Amino acid sequence: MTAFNHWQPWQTGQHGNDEIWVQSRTLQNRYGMAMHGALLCSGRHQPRFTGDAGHPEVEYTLNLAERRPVTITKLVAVHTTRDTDQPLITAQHTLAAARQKGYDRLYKEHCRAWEKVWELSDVEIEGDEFSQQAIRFSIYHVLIAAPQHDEQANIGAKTLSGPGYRGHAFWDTELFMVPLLTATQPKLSHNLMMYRYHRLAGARAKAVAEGYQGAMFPWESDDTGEEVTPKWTPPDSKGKRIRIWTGDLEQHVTSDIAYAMMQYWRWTRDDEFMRQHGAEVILDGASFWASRAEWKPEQARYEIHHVIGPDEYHEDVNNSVFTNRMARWHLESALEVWDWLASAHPDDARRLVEQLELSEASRQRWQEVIQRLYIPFDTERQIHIQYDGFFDLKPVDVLAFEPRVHSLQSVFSYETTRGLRIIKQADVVMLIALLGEELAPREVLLNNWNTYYPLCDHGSSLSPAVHAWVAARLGFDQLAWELFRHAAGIDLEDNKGNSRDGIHGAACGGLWQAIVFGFAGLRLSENGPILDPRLPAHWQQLRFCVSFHGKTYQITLLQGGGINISKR
Ligand code: IFM
Repeated sequence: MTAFNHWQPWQTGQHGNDEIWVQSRTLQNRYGMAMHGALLCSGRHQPRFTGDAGHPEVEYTLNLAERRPVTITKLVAVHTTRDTDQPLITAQHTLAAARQKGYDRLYKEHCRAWEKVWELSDVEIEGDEFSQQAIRFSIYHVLIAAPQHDEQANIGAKTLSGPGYRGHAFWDTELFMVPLLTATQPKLSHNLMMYRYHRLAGARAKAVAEGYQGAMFPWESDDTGEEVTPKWTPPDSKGKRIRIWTGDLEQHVTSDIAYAMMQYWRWTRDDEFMRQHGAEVILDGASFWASRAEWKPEQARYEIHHVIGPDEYHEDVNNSVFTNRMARWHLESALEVWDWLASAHPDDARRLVEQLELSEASRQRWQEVIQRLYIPFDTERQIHIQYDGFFDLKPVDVLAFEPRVHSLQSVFSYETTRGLRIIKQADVVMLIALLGEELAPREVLLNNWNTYYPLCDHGSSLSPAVHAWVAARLGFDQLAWELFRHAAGIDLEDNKGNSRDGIHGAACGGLWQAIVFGFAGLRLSENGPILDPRLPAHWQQLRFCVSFHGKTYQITLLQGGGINISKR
């Protein structure tokens, strides 16, 4: 992964006799950033400013006496033009306030703040130290990357920990990381929902540019809200580049965002968010899908052509079952939200109808697409079909290549893999995770699993945790454990061989879902949350908290079936 410089040349300087500062601006969006730092030393010392332009340094010389400890404390304040017009002066003031408080008080405040966070978001596992470490590692990485006080930032696929994917946000946020936040830190989830709301202009511009209506969110998003997926890979050692089609064709992200918003609303009952913001995103996304579906007179149905589903090994396919089924789900949810608004908040409903140019005709069109959108299904085998022609691909015995670190795409090459029946990540299996028995009766879900699980090479780090979740729900306990173990080692054991590019944020969020939705079987029914635990055989106890309609509940599950729920 090539590192790239997104900073203008740095300005640096010194202040007083122990402080140094740096400031710069980002090259593209001209955000200013300043850091002001102090190195404090309890012993008698002689400071000397060293370093060069861009790297200010302060060096101390001191005489150490035997058994006379000396404490060195480094304090740094950071501000950007996103919080203040004058980041350097503000950083200087913040540093002065921190110096006044002193390390001990700052440290205590820090610990108290983290205790509060862990009280709500921790998952405790008794009987398995590695799983305990892996889930805390994962929760920690999602929490430190989630914007705390900012509705204008998202979480990059590699969080803030590495240069992979240039900090861009994908569906990784909504379907992998947000669920943990919705259930344990809903305020942070709200910030991320608002990030998408504030980027509706970019999504509308993309829909217009592609010839559609409504809001079509970009596959890769940054703070502009425009499509920022690169068109080409960097050249390989022979100078060959590959065209990246996901920015053109991977369109399910619009429904994924709606899904996260509906889940947020159901768990929190934050009606204010839905009235003022969420409904606009969901309804305008529905307008996109209604214009995206094409009527095919010969088949007498709507179809969606030229897309990429979650299985990115196969590009430009027709009727990806994930895309079509989630588009239908999106239209159904939009009608639900519209009906709710019309009865509970008719003024908001009128405002949105006018603003989004909706009408009775739009409702009818949505209903017609819901009823007649093709959901590929093989009635004889009683399975969903991943996309038109999937079963014409050349079969491969994927399991015969185990054990391996690298994806089968890197074994066979990009071009060859396109013609092979290998799936990059949970696709039909992802639909099972999201919709459960709303997708199909259990027998069909089992048929889907038996068909698609053996074809998946988990070439994406997003895959193992979702498979673990679904395997647990379908009763494949040993397999669920093995897939969970795979997911838990993605960064801790670098089992995809690319942790140097940054932490896999979606895999971290996915691990939480594998535990809470998979092993604990937590889901929202019409009457509220329900549990259906299937703990791995060696876990003696599992404990976690969830927040539902503004109240926090602690859930303890015991091996053997015991369940204890207490209000916190
Ligand atoms: O969003 C994912 C995609 O599903 C698989 N490739 C990596 C992306 C970023 O994590």
